Amino acid sequence: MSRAIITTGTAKKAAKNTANYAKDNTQTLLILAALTVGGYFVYQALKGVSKVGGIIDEVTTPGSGSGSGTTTPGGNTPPPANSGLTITENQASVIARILLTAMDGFGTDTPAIFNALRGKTPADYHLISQKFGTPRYDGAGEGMWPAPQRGLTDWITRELDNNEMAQLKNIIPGIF
Ligand SMILES: [Ca+2]
Repeated sequence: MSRAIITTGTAKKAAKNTANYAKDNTQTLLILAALTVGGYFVYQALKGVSKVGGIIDEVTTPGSGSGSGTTTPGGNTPPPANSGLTITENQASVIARILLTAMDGFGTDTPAIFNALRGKTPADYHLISQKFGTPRYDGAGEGMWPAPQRGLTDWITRELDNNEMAQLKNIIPGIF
């Protein structure tokens, strides 16, 4: 029998060796343990940082994020079936931003307004208006104090002429 087999004696020896290793290398094991614990705290710290980063992202880009953020609760949650909404809160925020861009400054990007509002329900429009807020309007676009704060409908009716308003009434009925 030249074949090496694990006998009780071999196992005992192995166990003893392991014990000796642990005894001789207590310091090494403690360092390893410390590194593991330290690693855990580093991990926690990094997690904290990335969490803060995520919140900053949500604050600086309204309507973005996972939907569990503090600034836009349920931002990506599909709207309830009976709400009349066809868009999420985040989509409403994006559309509000598109509309402001289309109207800001000299002149108006009328096709962009039509495209942004085409197929939207009155409930959608209400939500978009909420997201739009009341930026100050100086007669051409976004202004500074003392330009009056105006809501979305005010902005649109001031930016579009009568002919364009008539077209918009067909594109999104029941609002203007
Ligand atoms: Ca304008």
